[in-house]
Amino acid sequence: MNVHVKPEPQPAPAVLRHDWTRAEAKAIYDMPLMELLYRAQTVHRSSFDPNRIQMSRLLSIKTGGCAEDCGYCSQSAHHASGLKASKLMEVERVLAEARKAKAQGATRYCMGAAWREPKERDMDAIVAMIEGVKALGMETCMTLGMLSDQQVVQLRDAGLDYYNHNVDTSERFYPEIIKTRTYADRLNTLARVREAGMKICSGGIVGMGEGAEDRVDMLVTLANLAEHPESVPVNMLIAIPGTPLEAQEKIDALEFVRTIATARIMMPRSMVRLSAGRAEMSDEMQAMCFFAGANSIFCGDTLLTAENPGEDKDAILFRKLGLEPMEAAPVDTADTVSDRPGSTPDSGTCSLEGHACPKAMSAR
Ligand code: SAM
Ligand code: DTB
Ligand code: SF4
Repeated sequence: MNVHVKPEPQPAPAVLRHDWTRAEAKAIYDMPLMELLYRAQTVHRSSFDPNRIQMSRLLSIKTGGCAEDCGYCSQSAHHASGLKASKLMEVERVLAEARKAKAQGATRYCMGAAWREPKERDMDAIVAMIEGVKALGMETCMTLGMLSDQQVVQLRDAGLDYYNHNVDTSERFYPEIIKTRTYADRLNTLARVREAGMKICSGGIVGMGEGAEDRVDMLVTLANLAEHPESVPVNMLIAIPGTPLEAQEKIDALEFVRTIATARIMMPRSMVRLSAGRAEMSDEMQAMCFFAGANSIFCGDTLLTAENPGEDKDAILFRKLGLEPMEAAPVDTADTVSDRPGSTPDSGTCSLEGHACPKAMSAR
């Protein structure tokens, strides 16, 4: 049985920067691997307990039939993935799922919809879901596509805490993957969400055929936002049959680890989430990602539509690595937290996290 070991006192928290150049970021990405991992782990320890991982869970409240053409996605109506489209879930069903999650120890409930943007006719139900989940005493998080000025206000006023909206890759590579919207559309929604005062979860996908420069440029975009996203999900492409990326060759594991380490160094206080693709990763690859500074995962055996390792496998992995679920903590922003010496970093920052998987916890 693992006993939680309190880490040694660590160096002063890393300074938060928003002026990264591509060359600086690429030089970090290209460091000799041992140096890169050492630096990433040092930065990680200055803000986080390296043995604690945040557990997150997803609920797809509206699956498939999406108007966008994202080349990786099973839910796009442009591709023949064979996925059956469903309507927006009934509010009561969502709340019933939320109650179950709460009974299992969840503190945050996260809802995702396969939309280009929500329609006005859906907003009442969305607001009711947010209010209902809040009334259960849980934090709320959503990912619904692009948002108008009015919609961000509606979501904020309903009590939404977090919004997930990924930039996905570099601005240069973006049109190779998505043609129905622009990179600027994505950044505009992020700016609206931030301006309304909600917290941001934004990251991307690695392994879509992009180059190392694209991975680095994506991180530069995220780190040079006026405030770092509180959560940075790094997904490994799940090559889904019927999508344009179905035959995409798998990314080299060490390139993926380098992406995580570079994200950790550039955004020292953000939660870096090892997101999609864990079902295809070895224990060793995941261990390297955690060492490189990833400190959050999705738990449960499904993501939105694709497979995830599931709680039993994760409980075994956590036991092997001596990891423990992160406890819920008062939330703060990745940037403001650094202004307060001795304050703990945000342990629950993204739109799509928040569930301490009971099996993973009880296995210790
Ligand atoms: N429709 C909303 C949107 O696009 O923002 C929310 C749902 S969308 C499925 C959320 C994110 O999941 C995408 O931005 C992408 O980063 C990730 N994702 C989707 N399909 C994936 C896949 N096959 N492999 C890895 N990540 C994927
Ligand atoms: C994110 O960056 N990854 C999650 C969440 N945000 C919405 C989604 C992963 C989806 C993986 C493919 C699927 O389940 O269809
Ligand atoms: Fe639609 Fe989101 Fe999938 Fe793109 S990633 S097709 S926007 S559900």
